[in-house]
Amino acid sequence: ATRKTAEAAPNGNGAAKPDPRLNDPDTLARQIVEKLTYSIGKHPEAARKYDWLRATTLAVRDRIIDHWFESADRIAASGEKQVCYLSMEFLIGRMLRDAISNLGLTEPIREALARYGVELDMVELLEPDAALGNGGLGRLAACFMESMASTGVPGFGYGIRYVHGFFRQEIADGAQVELPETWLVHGNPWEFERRDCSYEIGFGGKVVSLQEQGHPARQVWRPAERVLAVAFDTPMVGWRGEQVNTLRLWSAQALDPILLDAFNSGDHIGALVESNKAEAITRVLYPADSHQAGQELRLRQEYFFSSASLQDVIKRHLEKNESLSNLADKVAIQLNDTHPAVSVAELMRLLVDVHGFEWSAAWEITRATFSYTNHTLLPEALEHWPIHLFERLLPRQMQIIYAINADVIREASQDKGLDDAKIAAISLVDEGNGRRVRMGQLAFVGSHAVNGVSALHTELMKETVFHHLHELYPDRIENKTNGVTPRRWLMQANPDLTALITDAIGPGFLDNIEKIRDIDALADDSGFRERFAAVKRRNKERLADVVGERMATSVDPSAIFDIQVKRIHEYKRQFLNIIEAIALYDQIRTHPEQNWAPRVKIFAGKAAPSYAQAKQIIHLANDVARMINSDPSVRGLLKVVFIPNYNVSLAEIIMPAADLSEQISTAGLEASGTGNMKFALNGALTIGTLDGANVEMLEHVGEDNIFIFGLTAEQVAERRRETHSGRSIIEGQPLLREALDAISSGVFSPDEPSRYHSLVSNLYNNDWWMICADFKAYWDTQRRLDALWDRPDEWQAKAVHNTARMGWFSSDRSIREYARDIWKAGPRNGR
Ligand code: B1N
Repeated sequence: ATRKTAEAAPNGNGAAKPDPRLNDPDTLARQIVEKLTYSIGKHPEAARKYDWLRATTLAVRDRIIDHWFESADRIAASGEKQVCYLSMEFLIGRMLRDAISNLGLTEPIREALARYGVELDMVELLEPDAALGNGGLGRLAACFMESMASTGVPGFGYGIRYVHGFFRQEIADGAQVELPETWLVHGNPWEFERRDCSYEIGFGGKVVSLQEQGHPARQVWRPAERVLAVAFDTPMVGWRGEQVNTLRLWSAQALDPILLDAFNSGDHIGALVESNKAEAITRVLYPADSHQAGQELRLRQEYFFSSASLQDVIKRHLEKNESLSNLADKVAIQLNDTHPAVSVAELMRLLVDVHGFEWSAAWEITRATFSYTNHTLLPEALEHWPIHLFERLLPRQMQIIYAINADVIREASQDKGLDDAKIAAISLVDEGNGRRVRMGQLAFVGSHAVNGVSALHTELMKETVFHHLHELYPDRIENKTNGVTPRRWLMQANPDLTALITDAIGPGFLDNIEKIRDIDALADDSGFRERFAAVKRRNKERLADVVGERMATSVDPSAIFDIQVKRIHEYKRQFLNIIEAIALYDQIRTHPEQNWAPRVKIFAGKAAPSYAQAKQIIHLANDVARMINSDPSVRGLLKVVFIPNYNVSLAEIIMPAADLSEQISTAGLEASGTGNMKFALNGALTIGTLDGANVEMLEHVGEDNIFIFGLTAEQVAERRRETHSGRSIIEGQPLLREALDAISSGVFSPDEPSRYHSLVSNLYNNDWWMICADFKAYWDTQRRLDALWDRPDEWQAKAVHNTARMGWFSSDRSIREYARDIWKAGPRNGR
């Protein structure tokens, strides 16, 4: 059902639809002061800056609520299909600026606050980041929520309300230190607790078989433990405020907040044990990106939010429908990686055990409802749970998984004639490693569509992890290349560039980002290039200020800002970048007469607390920075900076300030990347491998405008078959060898000379990530970039082409593809 709401149509003149009643600074000022007075209890003269943040947020929130109700009513009336996005992570960051901007209230609110001597920018900076995610996967979920609202897809996000999000990172003596993050300490004005929307979630216990007269036996789960999942709703505002969707996050609570008997008999601690155990489920986000945590609490988290979300989906469905048999016509449920994959078994349980469906009918509904996105092929990230743990925690779901598996295996052997080896490969139970449940296989067979997140990644899925399942179900895997929301990552993060583009081609690109292509021709216009460069310069100054404030180091905005920011992981190869910095350091000192392009190498990112190698890389980056930055012989030519505590808010400052974006993962390993898209959209040139979405970026921006180097995924696989050693390459390349010798011998760690010995010696024996194999190509490509920096007109023209040609990488495009091909839902006509 598609419909068009006349009053919601974009007016296309660049400003949000004026609502004379509401959007003037007078009204807004009055409403903010009203919040200050009656909700916060402060007189404007006595208000502190946090009070202004809260008052502004509450005033904005009121507007959102109006739109929220309208959206809900409209969707309910139309009976449209809803999309439920199940994700363990939503890495949202700050919300105020996004909301104000999407509502078109930025300038009037700025003016309203200015009347009280308050700066909007200052207020926005006070908001804590909602850091309920690790990296790309969680940020993608946040971009998708925003894009669903902006493209008119009725979306419902389901996740976990972690009390502590992703840890705060400090660097002490060069090493990462993890500190708890406390985003909720001052309360969260964006969320609404829904006590009336809560569900019981069971764990453990046993399954009993009930035989009622004249009926087949029915299995009923009798859990030993129960906790309550309570909903907290946050409105997600789309562009121009036309649609507001809901993000529903679950918080765990004990059914009995306190065991009074225990308390009264003097056991004050024991009285709270249940409460603590329940609340532990949603206390903290696991900080392991692309690595399976493997702990019981993690499985509890996964089941907890899956079950709560499904119970909610079912309850909401039955409010408007007679039965669940048409569930798949009314909801599409997207599994964001395998973290919610237990949902497949849980929906079967709810349909069969609770709602009395026949197995085969339930299976049809389940498969028609679910679809699954895979985000990584890294073996260490593929979730598989020990059978004994699964069985103990979720006995009924385990039975169901066995039954699903039996069906799949029957189909594979009887109907399709697969041999035993292939059947072992597709089985939901891995019989090899001490018997484990394979969550990827479960998600795959329980879904009607399975997608990868870039063209290359999707092809590799078919060849590797899902090779045999793909053979069995050849139409199931498809590609949906990731995207990023241009609202947050261009319009809000880079207002100067947005203004420049609006000035040049009009505001049409605000509503349809692919129109940004109209600036492509302006790459030849020297006046435009100059203004484009001036914007970049101001953004670099802004980043330089942040670096100055946070680290008491100065960086020169006239140097190349060469930036690699992302999670620290071996396959992402920050190490390769550091080695290149050291080789460059060496070469500048040996050949000071050469015309070196001045560079600032900027790093930021967090390592999983238990990932020793990644932590070493952070330490090395900081050690190298200290050494290089204190050497006067390269001053003005090379600087290395590691900015602590990379998060969404810092990314919003970094992305617009980059000249060069480092996307240098070993080919075949980065599923997509999304930072690569944010950088290029903001006019950075990319130096990168043919990996993930870089491959498609090359197709869009053209080979003259991106700097590709290194082995392809195929060549990596081939080389790994031949050798793992890096020795002969190191020995044949003095630049590489000397850089490695310096690291290994303690040049950068005089306080502990052996600190990096094994990091380096390892490369000789096992160049698994192709650091040695790709070094020369990387070095040569960097030198081509040095030369290009000397031709600023050319560099700027390429930068303009990047911005102009990145519109396709909008998450609006991704969402429209999901909606059309997988969900068969929304967007409304004319969007
Ligand atoms: O998902 C992003 C991609 O752009 C990245 O290439 C990919 O690495 C990232 C376990 C993950 N894959 N897997 C994870 C996160 C948390 C966790 O507990 C795995 N993250 C990615 C978006 O598609």
